[in-house]
Amino acid sequence: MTERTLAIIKPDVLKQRKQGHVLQRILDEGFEVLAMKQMLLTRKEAEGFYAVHRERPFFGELVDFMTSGPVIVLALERENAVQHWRDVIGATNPANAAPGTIRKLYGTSVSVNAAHGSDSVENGQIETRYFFPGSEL
Ligand code: FUP
Repeated sequence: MTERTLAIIKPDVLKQRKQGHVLQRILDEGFEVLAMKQMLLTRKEAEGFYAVHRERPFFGELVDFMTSGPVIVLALERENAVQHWRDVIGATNPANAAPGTIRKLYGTSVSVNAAHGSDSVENGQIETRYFFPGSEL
């Protein structure tokens, strides 16, 4: 089924100047880019996006990292987009990520891990609307 997923290329990748490689990988994997923008997230935006993790011990560190520099946010469409993008980025902890995945290639630690992908079809819809509300999509 054709689905939408949100992808975020995180600040660590932009600091390494590797965002071009990740964008090419997105195209090579057959995703359609419905919308894309580079932005410096406010703390409020990062906290809202990760609200489900609010009570977790790593929440402050996660928000610090996600606001430490610009990110690139993309709404992607493809057959099986949610699972396919999660396969391409790899396990949350880069140490456990499969060879060739984005987190293995560019991630550093469980918190500094290069990329985000929606974890369900429903969240793919919610998260793409969070960053691209209304007519932007
Ligand atoms: P994922 O769906 O792979 O992004 O992973 P989670 O939803 O479990 O975690 C969301 C984000 O929280 C991760 F990208 C990084 C951060 N995180 C930490 O910083 N420390 C942890 O122990 C777990 C997650």
